[in-house]
Amino acid sequence: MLLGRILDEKFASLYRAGKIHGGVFIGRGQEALSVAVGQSLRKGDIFAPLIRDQAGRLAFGESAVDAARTYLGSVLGPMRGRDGNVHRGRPKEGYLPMISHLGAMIPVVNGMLLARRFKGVTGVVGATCLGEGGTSTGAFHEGLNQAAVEKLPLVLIVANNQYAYSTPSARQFACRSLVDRAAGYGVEGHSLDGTDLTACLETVGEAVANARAGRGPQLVVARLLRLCGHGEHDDAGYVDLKLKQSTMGRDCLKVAEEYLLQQNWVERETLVVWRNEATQKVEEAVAKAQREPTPDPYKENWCALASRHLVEGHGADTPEPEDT
Ligand SMILES: Cc1ncc(C[n+]2csc(CCOP(=O)(O)OP(=O)(O)O)c2C)c(N)n1
Repeated sequence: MLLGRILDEKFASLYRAGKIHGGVFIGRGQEALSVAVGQSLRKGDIFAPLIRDQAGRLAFGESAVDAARTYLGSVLGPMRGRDGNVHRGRPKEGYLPMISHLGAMIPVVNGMLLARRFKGVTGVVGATCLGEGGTSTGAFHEGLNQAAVEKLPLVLIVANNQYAYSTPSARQFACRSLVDRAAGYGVEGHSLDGTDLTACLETVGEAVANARAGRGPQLVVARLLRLCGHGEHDDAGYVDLKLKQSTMGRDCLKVAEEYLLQQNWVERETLVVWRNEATQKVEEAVAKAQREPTPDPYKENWCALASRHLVEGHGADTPEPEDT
């Protein structure tokens, strides 16, 4: 959680310094939920993160340097310096590169889960994250319905951060709570306080365990507030002050740190040490990525239409695919 926050903050400062091309999207305020997803999954599972999931990506096994390489366009990055920011992953390891079309990863995860079923692979879970704005798309409804009918081990995590970009929830959906939609599809629903790490670990952990045990798709809806803009280009000036001052506006990282202190599990000085260690790790990762070359268009095998290398292997340090 801490590493995700500091890595995000570093990307935001590089963006403001003009060192990053394209957008920067961070997860401030959503790290507890995100990390709980990455933490609850295990090797062999599928994870399709969203733009605010740096913490979950790290918890699922992404290295800080892979994230830095993508943002900084290093040819050694998982997307070989050809795709930026959050559109990165390692599909062979079950870690999917997201696309920006809201809800689009749900049918992709369903497809991967079906493929595993056809191959006789059992005990696998596929998780994907969504904002409440994404729950209005056809892909969400079709994907959840398909997963319900097929009883797929899909865990669909919705971060209801109160705004779909700048559209408030009241203009986004008319049902009392998004979790009520679970009943409409015949799947189990869970709602929770997304600012509370303990609640996130318990509820997401339970949903993942249910899916793994064959109880079909699980819809998890977390209440929280996005403590940043939609992207670093957005100052989030539209966010209601009352919401900011409510419990939903709590910083999940501070809540988690206070909990650790209250339980006497750590000293305040330990928190400072952790922060320093995470900062050093981030600085090293970014410095490494900054020293690395960007792609040379004359040497690149562009794979414009096929992306076999994504499945077979990654980065310029892996052999070129034979066909394009
Ligand atoms: C299918 C689709 N429709 C519209 C958009 C344009 N769009 C990009 S972000 C966004 C709002 C997203 O809201 P939410 O999912 O709640 O995420 P938030 O930024 O609030 O965390 C929209 C409508 C898109 N990317 N995909």
